[in-house]
Amino acid sequence: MFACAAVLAAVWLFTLLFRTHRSPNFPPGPRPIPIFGNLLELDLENLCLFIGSRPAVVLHGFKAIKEALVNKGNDFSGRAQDLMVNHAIHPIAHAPGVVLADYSSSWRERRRFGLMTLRNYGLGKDSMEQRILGEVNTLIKLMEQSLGTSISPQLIFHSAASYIISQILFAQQYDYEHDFTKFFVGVFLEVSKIFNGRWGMWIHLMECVEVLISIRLFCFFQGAHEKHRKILSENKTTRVPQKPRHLIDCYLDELEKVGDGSSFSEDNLYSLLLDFHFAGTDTTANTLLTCFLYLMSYPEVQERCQKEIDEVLDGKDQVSFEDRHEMHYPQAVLHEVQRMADVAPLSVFHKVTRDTELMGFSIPKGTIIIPNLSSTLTEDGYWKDPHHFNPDNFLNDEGQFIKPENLIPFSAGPRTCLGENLARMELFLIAVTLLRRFRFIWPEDGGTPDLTPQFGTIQTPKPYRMKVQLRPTA
Ligand code: HEM
Ligand SMILES: *[C@@H]1O[C@H](CO)[C@@H](O)[C@H](O)[C@H]1NC(C)=O
Ligand SMILES: CC(=O)N[C@H]1CO[C@H](CO)[C@@H](O)[C@@H]1O
Repeated sequence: MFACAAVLAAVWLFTLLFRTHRSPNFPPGPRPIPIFGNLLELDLENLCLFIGSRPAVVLHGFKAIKEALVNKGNDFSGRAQDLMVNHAIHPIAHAPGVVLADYSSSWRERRRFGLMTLRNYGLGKDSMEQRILGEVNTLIKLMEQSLGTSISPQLIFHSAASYIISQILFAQQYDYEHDFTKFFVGVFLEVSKIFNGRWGMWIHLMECVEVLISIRLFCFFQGAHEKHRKILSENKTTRVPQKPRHLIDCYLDELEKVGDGSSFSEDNLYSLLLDFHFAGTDTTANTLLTCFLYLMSYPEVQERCQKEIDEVLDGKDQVSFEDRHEMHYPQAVLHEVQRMADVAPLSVFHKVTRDTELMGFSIPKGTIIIPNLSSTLTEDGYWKDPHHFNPDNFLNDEGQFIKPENLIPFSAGPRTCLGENLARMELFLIAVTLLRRFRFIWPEDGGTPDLTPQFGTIQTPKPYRMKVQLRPTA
């Protein structure tokens, strides 16, 4: 038994040694080390490298990313199907959802369904906007309970983001204290931990330890999947034409309408739930965490935001998403925060769908594409002040908000984040409402703020504490 395993392992290592061949016209890059590929050199600004034995190309800079993902979107919008995360998810979610599905007509159908469901979600007092504002009230209550003491914001923002997306997915009515929210936030934080940190990045890319990590990931996803399944089985029979229609109900409608041969299946629904729940929680929460970290570290920026928010909202009860057009400075700050947060530094990996070319190099079908979104954030020639936190990067000489096309935290092209509008709405409504009511202060015993994010698939600021005071005008 043991001898057999040893022989198999030896054969496997031996084949890996000879699998890192570079195609003739492949872009230049360093020589890969067997098994590791170029993982030990991820700091280099390479054009080409190997993930274990799989050829990969890093897209560096806005021009290369736009050329590939937008102008040649058809060739560059695939997804690799054999990375660690696929191994972890496949046994649970048998059918692909959106995030990990390869470029195909069934991916397109589900993506379109997702976009439509988000777009059509509720109206008037049931609108997405009102849901988010309702959620900010919960945040306000939590913060009012801890005025003057220092609190850890991490769980609060993760719970808020998880709760908002859960409402859209299955009309979840539970509060933060409920095990349901706690469970999901716990799972998402654990999964992120696996992918985060420099070591986590290597693990993510290394074939030899992938299997072990997959099993751990599998356990977490399995739990989340079970919970989603329970919601569906309880609600399938009691389905009522309530408004707003959440994603599960819209999907079940779709299942009834379409016949066989459609790409909609119950398995797809579970994958879709997992995709949206996960993609919509950690990203938004970490952007909010970065936002408040910077607002506390730059009190003068916080005050200027509050002044402009007070002026624009004047006697109004609550902010609306439309108000953003008049709030030039807060908008500039939120965009600068996204630049600093660099939440998805390497996006989600893409794959080339057919033999193609990019900037004079030929790229064979199947090559993994790593869009280095970080590389656009400090690129020379695009920013007034690339290396500092400075909202002027998003203001013209008249102090009006401008959005340079090269800020792409949501990526670009056919695969661009489909929750962008929801995420922007959450960031704006939550930040503005909280800033209007509270002052956020770095606690005296909190050490010096450390603004460097923890490197990972989804980056997160180092844990910090914050002190909340009521504003005198509020
Ligand atoms: C600040 C918050 C967010 C950031 C920075 C972000 C960023 C990204 C990025 C970089 C991608 C990969 C795009 C690519 O492959 O090129 C992506 C994909 C995706 N995001 Fe987001 N995202 C955020 C919030 C959300 C939210 C709230 C949702 C919830 C609906 C969501 C749902 C998705 C989905 C479903 C995909 C996969 C799209 C596809 O593969 O076709 N995201 N996001
Ligand atoms: C991505 O770009 C950043 C900034 O230029 C660089 O520091 C980082 O090493 C690059 N990452 C990869 C994987 O090439
Ligand atoms: C398990 C579960 O979440 N069931 C939900 C079914 O739908 C109703 C109303 O839409 C919710 O109140 C239940 O919590």
